Amino acid sequence: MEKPFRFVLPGAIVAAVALSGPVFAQAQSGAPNLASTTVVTGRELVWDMAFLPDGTMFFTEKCRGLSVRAPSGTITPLLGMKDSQGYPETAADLFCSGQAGMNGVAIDPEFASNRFIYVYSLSNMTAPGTNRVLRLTVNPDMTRVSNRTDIVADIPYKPAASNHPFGDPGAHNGGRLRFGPGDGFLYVTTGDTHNGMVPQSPTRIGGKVLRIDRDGRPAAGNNAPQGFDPRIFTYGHRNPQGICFRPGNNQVFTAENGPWHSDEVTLLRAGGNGGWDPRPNTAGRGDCPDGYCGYMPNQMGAVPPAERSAFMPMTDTKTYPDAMKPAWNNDGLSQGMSSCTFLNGSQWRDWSGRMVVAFMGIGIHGTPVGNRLDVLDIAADGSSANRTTISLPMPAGRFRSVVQGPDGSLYVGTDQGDIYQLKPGN
Ligand SMILES: [Ca+2]
Repeated sequence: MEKPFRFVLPGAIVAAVALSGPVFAQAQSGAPNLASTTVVTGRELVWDMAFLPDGTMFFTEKCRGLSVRAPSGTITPLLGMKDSQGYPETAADLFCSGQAGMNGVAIDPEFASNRFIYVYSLSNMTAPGTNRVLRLTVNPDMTRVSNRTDIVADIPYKPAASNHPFGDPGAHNGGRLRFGPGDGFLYVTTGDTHNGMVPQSPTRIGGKVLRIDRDGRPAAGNNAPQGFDPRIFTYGHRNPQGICFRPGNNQVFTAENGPWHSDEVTLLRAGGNGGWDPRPNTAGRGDCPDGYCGYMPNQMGAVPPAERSAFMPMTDTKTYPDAMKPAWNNDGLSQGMSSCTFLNGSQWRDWSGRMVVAFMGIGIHGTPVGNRLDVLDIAADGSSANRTTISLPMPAGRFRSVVQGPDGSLYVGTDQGDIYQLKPGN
């Protein structure tokens, strides 16, 4: 439930004002006031951001490529995709298709010595194409990248349209990259690609969270079941686009799109099953269009979300009693949950230690569009959460990426091509 809106101190309230500088929003009880500054604008489909300690920000645009923003605000293009203009170099095999393209970006924890950054991108180097995790070396001037090494080359993508809602190529492509602050391993989220066989498959690495080292080798302790690809940390996912770590204990959570019901935030455990299994002729379901039951029982028509969930659950604990249960399921709705990050620091007041989860918004069959940022107070054991919706100091957009920067602010990237800095104040 949302917290009731109450004024804290009249003196602490700053109404929205027309300034060229930050725009403020009123705070809810126990919450910080937020000031918004647009730090990047006029870009195209911003997908992810990653920060160095000095505030340098790498960011991706899904159909253009990788750029870097210096603390001064200067933006330098680094690596373009096929046909991108204005980059010092382009990679002819990198392309975009639907949800797939250049997605996540992460910085090596030892960047100061090895200069490595990583991007997740769709590539046609092999037919019909796969998602790859590229490791790149950044030069001292932050003007070029070199020494591309594809540390993962076999993440499936969806190459052809199918008979499903949003059935275009590139669907359910995952794509977030984050280093675990506790273990130093790279976590990679992958999507089910509208293929019923993928999420529970022991060898196809879609519908998974992978945990690997900087060379793409499996992390020790992944604990996937016997016969599974050893890079698999968790499986049985639909389309996780968010992964984030709780400060203090490094619990790892995914944020995952639901199928017209139940976006999920889930505490992961090594070797765990997320319980998504859209195979035909499984768990009491019959045949389904193009081998994928994910939108049934009536994939093109209106069905109450709870009925959909009973028929095709995001977490099937009947078939998989040990499945990882979500901490939160967006009140049973699907609204395009995209990304998560934890807030940390006393400037965030009551929100310090809580998760921010971003929504792109999808309005279907009476579900409100719901593009917004929520703050989740998640139980210590990950079994439940309470939600507060942020009063935005900027226009609602298709919020694709959220990251807490090294200055303690929350950065928000949008499909509209903006990156906002949300700075908490008192
Ligand atoms: Ca699940």
